[in-house]
Amino acid sequence: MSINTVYTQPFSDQKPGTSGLRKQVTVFQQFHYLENFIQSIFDSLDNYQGQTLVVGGDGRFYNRHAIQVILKMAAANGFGKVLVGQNGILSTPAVSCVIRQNKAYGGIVLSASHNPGGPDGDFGIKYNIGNGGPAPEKVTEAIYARSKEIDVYRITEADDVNLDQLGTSQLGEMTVEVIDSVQDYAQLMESLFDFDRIRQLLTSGGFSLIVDSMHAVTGPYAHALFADRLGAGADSVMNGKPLEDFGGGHPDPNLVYAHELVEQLFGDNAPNFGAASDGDGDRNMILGQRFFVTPSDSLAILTANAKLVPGYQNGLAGVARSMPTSQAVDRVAAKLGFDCYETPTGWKFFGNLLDADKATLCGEESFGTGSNHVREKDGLWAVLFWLNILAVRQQSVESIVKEHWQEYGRNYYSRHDYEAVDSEKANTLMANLRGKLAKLKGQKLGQYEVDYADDFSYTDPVDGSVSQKQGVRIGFTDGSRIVFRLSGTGTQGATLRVYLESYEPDVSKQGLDPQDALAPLITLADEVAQIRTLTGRDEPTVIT
Ligand code: VG1
Ligand code: CO
Repeated sequence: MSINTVYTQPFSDQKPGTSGLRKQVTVFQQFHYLENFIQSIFDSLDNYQGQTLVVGGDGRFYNRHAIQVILKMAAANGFGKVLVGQNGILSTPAVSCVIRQNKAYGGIVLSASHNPGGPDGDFGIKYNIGNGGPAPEKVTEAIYARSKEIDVYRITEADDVNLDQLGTSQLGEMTVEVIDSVQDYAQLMESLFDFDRIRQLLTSGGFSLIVDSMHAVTGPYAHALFADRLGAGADSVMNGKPLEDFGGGHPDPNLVYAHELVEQLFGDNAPNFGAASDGDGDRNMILGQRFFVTPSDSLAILTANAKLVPGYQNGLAGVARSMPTSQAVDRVAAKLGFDCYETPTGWKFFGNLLDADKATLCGEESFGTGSNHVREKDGLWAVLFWLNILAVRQQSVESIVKEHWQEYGRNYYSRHDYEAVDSEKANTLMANLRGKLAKLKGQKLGQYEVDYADDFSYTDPVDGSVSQKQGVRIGFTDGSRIVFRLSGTGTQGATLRVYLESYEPDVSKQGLDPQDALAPLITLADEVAQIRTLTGRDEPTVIT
């Protein structure tokens, strides 16, 4: 088999965002675009000769093609072995699990997560390091720097590898092993949760659940876990077949995009429990009967109840949340007596805290929750965690959440997204806000007094690395907050995210719709940032 050295020209736009490089499929289809980025990854790594790489994706359009290219390039660049999911399928948490269990050098995840797929949709590539987690910023910056200079890549000339059959084959000197996509991951889940107890709940006849895989990667995982191992029956999984275009849907598990599931949970004869996951399986939405659990609350509740779950029965070392995530979990950590870390948005910032055992559970307001069992957020893990709690407490989702609010107070929370805004206007909005920060402190705005106003900067407590400009925060003396930041995962224009939070300790005032409870802050956010004037939008595209 011969190895070809191909001369190429750099692209200027291969900068990884919050979670890898995400672009429209048509961008990846440009001649040499994919190859340049893969070679830029390899060129940024040391001493991987003869080592193992894990490769898999969420099954979206372009997944199979990209995997064949990566296999041939990995062989040409001297990797010893690649573990690839059958049919090219591995959820993001499963990649993390497989890297860790096999002590692989690293892995490549092919996904644009919750972004739509198909020939007109999005595609993405993310590099994960040996701990199983997303590469930290110093690695992604090195990859980007390399991509701006690259002039050559290496690729093996060979036939495509059969990804449908389990087993090993050779690609030149390199071994390719097609592995079962689900097995390692399902075993890890069995080691963390009380499957017997959950099975009792699900087969008791008094409890029904529906898990929506949104035609994305979690279908086979959900079948293996809920239908096969936990006895919930095949109809407990909806949209369980992964499709290259996710059935034309938008695989983002929130009240807007997972509406099929939401209609069932809020309809007549609603099941007791509902959950959905995103394109690559790292996000989750949790629903009770006619009840929605805010992701920030979910993190707080998992933290407060962790000792009920076998994998966490000895307690937690600490917790971590991204900065825009509500402060509900902070209250639990304070009461239970462990640290709560606040990191920038994106799972890569949790890696060091998990490795150093400073945090055991982590979460983001964007429907992401996870723990030290892998180094990615993990949608089905969160579903199992909830089911384990429900099986032990024998209460409804709603009553567990309401009891939590009674004990800790309620953090009303909402995120308003303005998608596909003109990039220049969005940048102006953020620049104007930054310009106002110094003057805001101590000011009275409506009923609120500004306690602090800054642009979030994070110093990693483990390696001391500093990440600046991670979002504008305005905090008020009563604990309310407004946070503004621009998305780092979108592929068209800019997405402005406005995060709103207020705290309500009084039980008699905890039953409001968050949009009503947060109305004064919503008005204030518009006044301070001039959202409507500058974006030309009357209302957000998506409210979660
Ligand atoms: C969004 C979320 C962030 C999440 C990231 C990746 O990033 O806000 O919390 O970690 O997506 O999630 P941004 O920069 O668009 O706000 V996923 O499920 O795409 O891997
Ligand atoms: Co995702």
